[in-house]
Amino acid sequence: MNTQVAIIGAGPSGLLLGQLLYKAGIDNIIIERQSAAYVLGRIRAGVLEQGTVDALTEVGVDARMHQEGLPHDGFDLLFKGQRHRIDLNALTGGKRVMVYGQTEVTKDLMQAREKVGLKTIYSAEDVAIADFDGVHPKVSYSLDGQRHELSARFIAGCDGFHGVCRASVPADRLETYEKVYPFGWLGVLADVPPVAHELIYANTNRGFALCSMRSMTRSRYYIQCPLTDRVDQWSDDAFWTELRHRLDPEAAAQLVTGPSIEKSIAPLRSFVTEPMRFGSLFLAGDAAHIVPPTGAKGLNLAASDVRYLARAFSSYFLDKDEQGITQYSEKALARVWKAERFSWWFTSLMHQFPAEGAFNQKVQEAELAYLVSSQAASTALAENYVGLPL
Ligand code: FAS
Ligand code: PHB
Repeated sequence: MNTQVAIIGAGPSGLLLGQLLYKAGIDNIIIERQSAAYVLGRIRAGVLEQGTVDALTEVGVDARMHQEGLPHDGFDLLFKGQRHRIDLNALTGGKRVMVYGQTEVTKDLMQAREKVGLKTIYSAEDVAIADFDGVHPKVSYSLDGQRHELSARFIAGCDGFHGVCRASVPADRLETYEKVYPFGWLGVLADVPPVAHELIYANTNRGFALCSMRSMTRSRYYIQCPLTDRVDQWSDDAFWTELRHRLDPEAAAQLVTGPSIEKSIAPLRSFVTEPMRFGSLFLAGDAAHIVPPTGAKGLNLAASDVRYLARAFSSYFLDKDEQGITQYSEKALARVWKAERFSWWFTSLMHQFPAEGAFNQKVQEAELAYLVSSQAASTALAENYVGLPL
């Protein structure tokens, strides 16, 4: 079997790349180690930048998002018991974000791919890549006990942080940069109305909290928790009680609780691989970089990587121009590092760092007070949050 681009991974990176390549007339096959149901069962991101909305619109996978998604013009910062609105729309000359869950984005992309008959191999076992230093890279995998091989001109490593692609690159060919945070996020999804019509990011002396949503009847909440916590230690009641402690009186009074339909703890890390290209192998999304979810950048960075990559592959196949593939890594990393900085800064500002003591909390509160009173500082926050230009 052969194709022009072999995509490893059917998460948002792989699926969006597949549709962008299809639109350009470039043949591609996706190989995914999990089942489609398993991929859809992972509850992750919730906020889309305009660039991601544009990419989904570009490939014609935007109908349900525009119908069911929630455009947001701002969010609240909560500190010292007071909420302060960051008016994204006014601060960025009219930009906004779209609240629409990653699960829904993935579902829409999967359906679009199936509708045009593109090949996706789910539940592929022992996926391996080879010969990516040459121009005839290979992907092999097992399916129902049979070993298969796929030849391609390029391999797109869209297989996430724990994937096989980055792991297949010899250690002396790449440089990694990592920062692990001393806490995690305990997340709950519940079919209850959100506590407010926009998101609330809270800095409290009990720890960070985030009030988000998936619709006006389904809410997504997070609280910072110690890395030693296990999800089975947290009953729903314990979660709701702690969340209420971290809200302002108005939000605490309005909080509607209910049974969790998903509850999980995610560790937080910043991670970047350099470069993102190795011969005919190109890394995109979480396969190349991870951000703490505070800045809502993970999914959006994946989308910007694959927009660069799709343009590069299009120039190669359609115009025999190699400039795009040559520049991909440098171009993608320039944007990745800006999002890494923003995500690190926002995480450092909003979370409790027990080892830093009370001084750190006071400095955070001073920076937050400056932020909400300075047009320049809040503009910097807003333009990073809505997404820097591609
Ligand atoms: P993904 O990890 O989504 O997809 C990679 C795919 O490759 C998976 O389907 C995997 O099964 C497959 N794969 C792995 N190894 C393979 C192999 N050897 N062979 C074939 N396939 C293989 N971002 C936000 O913006 N906000 C959030 O709140 C947020 N919360 C998150 C919570 C968690 C627990 C995690 C892990 C991430 C979270 N993220 C969040 C970031 C997340 O949304 C990612 O940025 C996004 O999923 C990136 O998409 P992909 O690059 O496609 O990687
Ligand atoms: C979410 O809704 O899952 C979400 C929203 C904003 C973030 C992180 C997660 O910064």
